[in-house]
Amino acid sequence: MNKCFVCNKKLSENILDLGLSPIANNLESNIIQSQNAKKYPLNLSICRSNCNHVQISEILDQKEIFNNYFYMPSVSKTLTNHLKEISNDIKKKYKVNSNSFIVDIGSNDGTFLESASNISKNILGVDPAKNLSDIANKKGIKTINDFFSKKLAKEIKNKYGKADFIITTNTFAHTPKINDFVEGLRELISDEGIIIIEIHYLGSMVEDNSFDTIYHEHFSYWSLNNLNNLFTRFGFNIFDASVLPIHHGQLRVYLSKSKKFKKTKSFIELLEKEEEEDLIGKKLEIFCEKTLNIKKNLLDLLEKISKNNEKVYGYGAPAKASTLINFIGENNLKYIYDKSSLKQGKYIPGTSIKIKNPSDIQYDKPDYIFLFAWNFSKEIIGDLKNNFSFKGKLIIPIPDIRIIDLD
Ligand code: JHZ
Ligand code: ZN
Repeated sequence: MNKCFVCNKKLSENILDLGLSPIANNLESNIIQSQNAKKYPLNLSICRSNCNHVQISEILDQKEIFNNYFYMPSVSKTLTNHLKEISNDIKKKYKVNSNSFIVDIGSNDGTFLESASNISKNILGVDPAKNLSDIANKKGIKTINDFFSKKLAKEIKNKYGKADFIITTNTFAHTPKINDFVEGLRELISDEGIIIIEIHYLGSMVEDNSFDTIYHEHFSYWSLNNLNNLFTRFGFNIFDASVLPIHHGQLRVYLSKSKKFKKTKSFIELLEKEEEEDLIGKKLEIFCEKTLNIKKNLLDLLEKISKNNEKVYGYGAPAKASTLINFIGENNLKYIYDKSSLKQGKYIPGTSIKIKNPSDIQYDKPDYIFLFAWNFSKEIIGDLKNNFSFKGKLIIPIPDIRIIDLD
């Protein structure tokens, strides 16, 4: 029986079984290798007996997942702007000067730090993906190619001093070594320093039925109450929280060792809302039931399209597409379009679905496009109409199945 990443107690029964899934972002260039990709059980579980932590029950080796990573936020304008806004937010709210030490954990290709370089010259990235840290270092963004840990935090502190700001977007849920990560944050942050954490939010996942955001690299699924309990236990003052409309609902929290920051109204209100709604209880249970209904409805829809001899191709090869396709099956999907040059020419893990450049849409002329990157629907619908001359129908699977005629 698997253990809770936070308190090490035995996990309760799985609450959602998504079948077998390969590592969502491990895209292969060879179709046979892709079809034969190793698949692992994908189950959501909860630590009912003790701390209520929500996590996947199968732990894969982090190195296998992250050493070579194909996800780059810079592909999306929405996301690049969002990361830029974080630098503006820091500048607006706190005292920053050109020497303030800003560390980004999970810095990817350096997109956030590029914007942070406008507010300070003293910046450092940490990322386990060799391919991405190479890109960042080539751009002149100093990046350590490693997993963040207490040990690495000590090394950074000894070499560069304590950090004034630590930013970590979509990384904290990506580690099973939660306690070591938090100890690393304690080690590295200065006494009055600010840590900003952004993670995909359990409340939004449950609200939006976005079961496709469950995959092996998302080890944990955080509610604010669970984060609050964790950081308070480590002596942090977690004082602000907001849910942002980026990705699939992103929770941003602010914390510090210093008690001088007062807990904000939005922080207290969100804690209370989760309790009132019974997020970790009834709401989570309903989400699990709904997921099985969505699967059935999507299968019915794809079968109808296939019976009418209509073509349906996908748009967006996010990690979410791997979960969704491996959960419902390949059906009649042959291609998926994606703007990322790192993904084009490769296959969705575990399948024979090839990823293509979206510029092919005008020649392929599919009748339907199944939108896997539904979180960017606004940006993508604009592109489909204006740049790729798509005149068919768009299927948006989440939060509820919607079909939009773009003609
Ligand atoms: P996107 C990633 O999830 C992985 P994913 C990670 N584990 C995480 O936590 C979340 O982000 C937050 C493409 N695209 O961002 C680019 C176009 O082709 O939803 C991407 O391949 N055209 C770190 O993988 C994909 O869609 C476009 O116009 O689910 C979107 O992936 C746009 C906007 C995107 O992340
Ligand atoms: Zn626990």
